Amino acid sequence: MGLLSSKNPKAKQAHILLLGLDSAGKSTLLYKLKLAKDIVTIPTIGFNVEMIELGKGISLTVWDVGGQEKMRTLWGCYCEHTDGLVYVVDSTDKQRLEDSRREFEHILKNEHIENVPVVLLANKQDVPGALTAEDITRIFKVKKLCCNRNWCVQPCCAITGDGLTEGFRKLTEFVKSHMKTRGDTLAFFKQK
Ligand code: G3D
Ligand code: MG
Repeated sequence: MGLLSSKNPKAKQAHILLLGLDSAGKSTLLYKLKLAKDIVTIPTIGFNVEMIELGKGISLTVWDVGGQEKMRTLWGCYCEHTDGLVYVVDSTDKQRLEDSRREFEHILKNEHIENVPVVLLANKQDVPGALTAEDITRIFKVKKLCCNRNWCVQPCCAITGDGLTEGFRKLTEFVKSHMKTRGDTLAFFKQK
């Protein structure tokens, strides 16, 4: 675990929650993005936190919270002050797909992340037979569950890094717009 400071002190700080069942590939993708290399992950006990800068003027502090059954009950505790959610799905784990979908639906009900943008990462696309991003969109009922927020489903492979930058760039766009809308709303109420 390491918490690095932003290179640009003027950059806005966004708090990103990285969730998904254990073994979905959260830590692999976080370190692929951060260090641009593969690392051997060990199951995350507690959480990892890393700062990532992809777009100008904003840095993402990404909280990678363990996805084991016991840890999932604590996911809600990390939701406060969250500006964006990245939910990672192991597109090859058909046995636990329904568990993952249920946890996804559950976390979206958390009051602290109402309207917060969501990027679903359909990970492990390198494995033959993996479900596609379209399959995940349909099975997770994303259009319906995320109708009140910006969202996208991005196919990716955390090992090669394919799709990760695209997914996080989209997230950055969504988060910037979400923070602006929230700021405008707060300013409006302060004026009143
Ligand atoms: P987690 O942090 O979500 O619990 P990890 O998951 O990042 O620890 O990854 C769990 C396992 O999945 C690791 O394998 C990792 O190498 C593998 N993995 C992660 N992303 C991908 C991917 O895109 N493709 C493939 N094929 N494997 C991936 P091990 O064998 O170490 O358990
Ligand atoms: Mg992990």
